[in-house]
Amino acid sequence: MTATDISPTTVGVRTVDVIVIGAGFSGIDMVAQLLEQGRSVQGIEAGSGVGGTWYWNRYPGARCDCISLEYQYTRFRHLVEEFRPSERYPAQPEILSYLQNAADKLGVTEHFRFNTRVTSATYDQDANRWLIRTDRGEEYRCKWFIPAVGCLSTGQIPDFPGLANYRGETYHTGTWPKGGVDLAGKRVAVIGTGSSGVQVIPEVAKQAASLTVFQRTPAFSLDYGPLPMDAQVRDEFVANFDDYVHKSRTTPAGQYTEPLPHSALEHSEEERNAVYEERWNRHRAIDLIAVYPDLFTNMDANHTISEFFRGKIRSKVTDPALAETLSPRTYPLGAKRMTLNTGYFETYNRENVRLVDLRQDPLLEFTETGIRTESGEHEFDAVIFATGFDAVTGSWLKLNITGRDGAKLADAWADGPETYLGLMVSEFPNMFMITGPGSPNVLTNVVCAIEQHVDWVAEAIAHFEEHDVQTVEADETAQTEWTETCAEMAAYTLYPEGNSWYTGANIPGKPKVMMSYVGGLDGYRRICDDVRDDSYRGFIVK
Ligand code: NA7
Repeated sequence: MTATDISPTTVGVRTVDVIVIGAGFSGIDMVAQLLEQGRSVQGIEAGSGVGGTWYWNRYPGARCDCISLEYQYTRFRHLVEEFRPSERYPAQPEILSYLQNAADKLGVTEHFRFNTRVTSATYDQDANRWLIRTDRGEEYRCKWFIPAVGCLSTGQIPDFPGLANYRGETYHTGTWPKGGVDLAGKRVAVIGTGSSGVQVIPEVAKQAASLTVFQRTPAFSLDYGPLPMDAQVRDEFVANFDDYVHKSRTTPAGQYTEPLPHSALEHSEEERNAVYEERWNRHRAIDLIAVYPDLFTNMDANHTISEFFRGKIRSKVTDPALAETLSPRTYPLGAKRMTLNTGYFETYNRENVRLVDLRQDPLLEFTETGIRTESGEHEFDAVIFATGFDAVTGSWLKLNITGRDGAKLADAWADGPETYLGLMVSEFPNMFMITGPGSPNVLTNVVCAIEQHVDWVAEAIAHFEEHDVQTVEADETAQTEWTETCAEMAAYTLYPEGNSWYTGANIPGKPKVMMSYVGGLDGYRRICDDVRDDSYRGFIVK
């Protein structure tokens, strides 16, 4: 018998207590906690190893926008003691090796089936079990089904006319080849200037013969600043770790900061700019963008910080017209995720770098040799798509999930995702999502959001098992109320003003809905704890 002969009938169906999909920060933590409870767990992961987002995003320059010391698990103290990041903001290889080490030390790695993609997940209501099928022809059954698939895992390449005709190399930042790419001496295009574009562009410019950047919307961007990690800072952080954990858990973004207690508009322009300058030099995004409490809710207040950022661009780009083209003016700072960079704007001062403003010179089609815009043809050896993700919902929908009475998740979310607390969906019993839509997910230090969800779900499963509960499901009314609450709160912010992946506006045809709970992780944590303490209010528990 060969490997290709293996089918569900020959290998049988493997039955476990819990299936966890995804071996990123959330999947590793979830599996570790369930193993601690003594449950049988099967992890399934499409990549050849752990890492999730940090497994796939291997493009040159890939770096996290959270401080490395704050981008780690807090529950596993032995990992905290040994974690010695070399840089203040961690680059992809260091995060990946942190996660590999964590998964090994926590005994999680061996519980994952790698190189395996889930093709469907179907709830069998007679047996009260989930049936999970994979692209290897395997089947698994479980009582508890936990997709921990992450909010930024499904890359998107827009449907550009003629793309199939292009004969050069193509890459997407979110699925960068494991062995790297040799761009030396090549004519390279990068499409997209979001977080990934802003990071990859300076690195490509150093290697390529020429680089042409196709920009549709300019980015607000903060400098990473000096990168080396100060050993004393690290030691003090570890010595005061409990204090850090307390502060991170009682703050809206999972990152402690000290906002001023009044509107930006109560300061004079001079006072404000002095405040912004001091915060800019801290090189920590939350310290700057949360410095006044109304920057994300009041357009006039936001205008002041947006203008401060535009001034920084003018100070870095020598050609004033180019600086203006690189300056965001169509959305308030923060309505699209703010980016962090090392030398991004200065890269446009290089002789081998050119910017095409797609709003002035639209992209018409791909040709065999490159890209044709309204002004003419551009030839390339390689095109890099830094065009982002089908964010927040994309990875859940890809799993082809069918719940009670044949309900399809794709239908349930056709007009935008509806969940109860971002944890469960009505008609999909015993399926817990980690950082699902309707939770604070990407608006926080995501590791904090992940830990809050994983802790809550692990505790809930332990409780339900102890009380011989067979099914748990979101109550439809509770779900509707939560979804409405999320939408009402988002309407008070400036998030709807940006055509961003936060709202699905980056994907043609996707419903435009703010997919994260904007009320802050601290308040959200209190709501989840209160729901638990009130006998899991809003869940139907049988
Ligand atoms: P983003 O932030 O969604 O950025 C994607 C970029 O690609 C952005 O500049 C888009 O312009 C551009 N884009 C997308 N579609 C097109 C088309 N059709 N034509 C031209 N340009 C296009 O994704 P990233 O990977 O950079 O970052 C995602 C998150 O990952 C990031 O926020 C961090 O949290 C980590 P647009 O702005 O839509 O006009």
